[in-house]
Amino acid sequence: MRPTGSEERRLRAIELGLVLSLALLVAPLVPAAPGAAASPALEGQALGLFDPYAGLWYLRDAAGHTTRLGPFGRPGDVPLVGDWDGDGVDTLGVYRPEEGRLILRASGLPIAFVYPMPGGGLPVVADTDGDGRDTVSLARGGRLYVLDGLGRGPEESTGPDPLPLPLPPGTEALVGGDFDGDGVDEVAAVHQGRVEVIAPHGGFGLGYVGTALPVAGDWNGDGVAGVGVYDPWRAAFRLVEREGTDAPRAVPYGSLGMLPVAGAFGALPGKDTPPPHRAGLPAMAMGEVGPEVALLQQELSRRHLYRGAIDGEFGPAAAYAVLTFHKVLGVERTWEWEEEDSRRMAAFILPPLPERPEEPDRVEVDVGRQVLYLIEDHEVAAVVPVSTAGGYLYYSVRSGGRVRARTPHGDFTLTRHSRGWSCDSLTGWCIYNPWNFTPMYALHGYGEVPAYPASHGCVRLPIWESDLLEAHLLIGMPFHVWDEYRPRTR
Ligand SMILES: [Ca+2]
Ligand SMILES: [Ca+2]
Ligand SMILES: [Ca+2]
Repeated sequence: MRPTGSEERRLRAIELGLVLSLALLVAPLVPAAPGAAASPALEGQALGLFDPYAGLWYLRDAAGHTTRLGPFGRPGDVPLVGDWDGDGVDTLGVYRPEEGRLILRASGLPIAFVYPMPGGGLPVVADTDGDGRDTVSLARGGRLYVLDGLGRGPEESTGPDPLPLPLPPGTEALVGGDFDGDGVDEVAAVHQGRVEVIAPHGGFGLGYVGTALPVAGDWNGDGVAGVGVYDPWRAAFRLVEREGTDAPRAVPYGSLGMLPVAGAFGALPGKDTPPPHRAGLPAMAMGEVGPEVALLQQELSRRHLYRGAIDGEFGPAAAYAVLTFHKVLGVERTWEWEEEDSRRMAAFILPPLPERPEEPDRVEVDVGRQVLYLIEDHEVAAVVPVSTAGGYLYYSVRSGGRVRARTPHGDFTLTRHSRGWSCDSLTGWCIYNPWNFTPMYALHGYGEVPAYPASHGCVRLPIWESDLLEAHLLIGMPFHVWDEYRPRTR
């Protein structure tokens, strides 16, 4: 790995002046000389955790010793680890989705290389062309764009542009690695807890990780990558060394809120204190403030239950998110985060929803659980607390008699909408941002949204949720109301 003269000057300039300024430097990392023997003695796979709040990285080597790196990265960053320059040693990187940036480090020096990259995507590190250098591919809009160059679009790659690969619906995470041992990395998608290698002509399954955060690595040194997970609620890594043969090896490490990485980092000093270790979150209620509330908000947001700010303040939106979590689980509908909720969250998956391949964007109202699912591009984008009809008898001014409060069930579309408050001149009732799904009944914001069915027939949701949904609903959007969905057995 000899830099050319101009690259050497450039590197020195960075070291001298721009080191910590994260200057936007759009240039390839120094490539390995052709034919140079890559990968010196590998020191084995290390596991790592990125603590986004402190910007610190904790690498745990095979002997169990910790090496701390950083500060590098911040909340919102997706931690990445790869061998960007092909010297056989993995180094750190982050993808910053809101800025559309890839920021990579090539050595222990605090030099960062910044590449533009489309924002809002899901990145994955893999040596997809088998040249010994890792690159970052990106999934957006349900498709994986395999990129063999760093920070380059397909238009700059040599040879024909690779077609984007469709990802399974509901893909939540991606991992890269040589899962079949042929020397070229594949990308695997995690969807509904299953890990599946994505290939143009059919992939293969790698197992089930549930809701834990996946990492990939060659844990047993046989040249074939396996999938491991970090379970943030139990604060432990679990590694399956060979599918179906061994019980997973649990490695307790770190705490909730840290994000896992894995890589071959070479010889690590291993002289630092491990990260604070804590499983789960303590009980919390409205009014509480602190970093643990922020972690709860972040996890509820990751499960599409919370859409408020990650500000560490347990306000009404967080309380409603906890209520929604309890509703979906089918446990007692309380507004407080309880001691046993950490254990429940570790195993939490959404109930099966009706499959409607023709309707990528839609609303599903689950009357039994009293929640609404906003589906966008076939994926659950939001789980929102609602209150539907109470089933009681009431006097209807409009019909001039006693009627039963009932929410119509079935398949509808959104047919009419008005913004803000609209009041019925006959009854004096006011509703907010109504979206009608029948001439009589609407999805609408309301001041009072209790944990139980309470309305005359409309689907109530909290005012702020109604405001957030405004940008996602459309006239003509399918709107389904059902009580309990049981998937067909195949
Ligand atoms: Ca390297
Ligand atoms: Ca490569
Ligand atoms: Ca392979």
